[in-house]
Amino acid sequence: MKLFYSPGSPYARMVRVALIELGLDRDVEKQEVTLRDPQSALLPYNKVGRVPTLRLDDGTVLTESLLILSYLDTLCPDRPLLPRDGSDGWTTLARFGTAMGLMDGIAVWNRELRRPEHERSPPVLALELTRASRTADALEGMVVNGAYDGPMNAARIGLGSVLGYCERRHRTWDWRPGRQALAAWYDSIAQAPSFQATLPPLG
Ligand SMILES: N[C@@H](CCC(=O)N[C@@H](CS)C(=O)NCC(=O)O)C(=O)O
Repeated sequence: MKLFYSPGSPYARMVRVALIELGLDRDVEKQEVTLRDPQSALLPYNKVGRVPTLRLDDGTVLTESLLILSYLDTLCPDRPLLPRDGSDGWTTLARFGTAMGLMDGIAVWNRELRRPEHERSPPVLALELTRASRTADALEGMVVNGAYDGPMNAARIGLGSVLGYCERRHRTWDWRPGRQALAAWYDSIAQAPSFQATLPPLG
């Protein structure tokens, strides 16, 4: 297998963390690629041009982080990342969805922030701040109730990846004040070797 990734991508980071957690990391070749670049080495494999992209040994190319995590899950039935049989009452999927919703909103927000200031849309910036704050408040309550505790799974990996992105790549949003439980939860998961090994560059 071969994983195409960029070091700053929180979506690709989820797959990189999962590979380490599942003990598959050494079996997967990695290629760092450029994004939004017509010369990118990714484009022959994925015309959409997004990471993560996973090329399987039979030539199948998987895109979309959730689909890649779902595939990896089939390789390690003893260490479920994404229970899909109702064995956990679907809570892992629900919690993963909340983390992904936060991530998708932050991605839109960050894209807007990277435009020249006079081209930024104030309503988009305001909407994404409101969405992120509301979701982070909900996550604070969920973390207090232990929703993101337990063995490493997709929900924990997703939330750790999006908060890591906020820490290192989207530093305009001060998400910690008033959310002590979420901050403590992040500080703890950030110490896991899989997260340490995949730390995004500051930017
Ligand atoms: N829904 C996709 C999102 C992936 C995504 O947006 N990746 C970004 C990097 S964080 C990307 O490749 N962007 C390149 C582009 O927008 O052209 C997933 O879950 O994998």
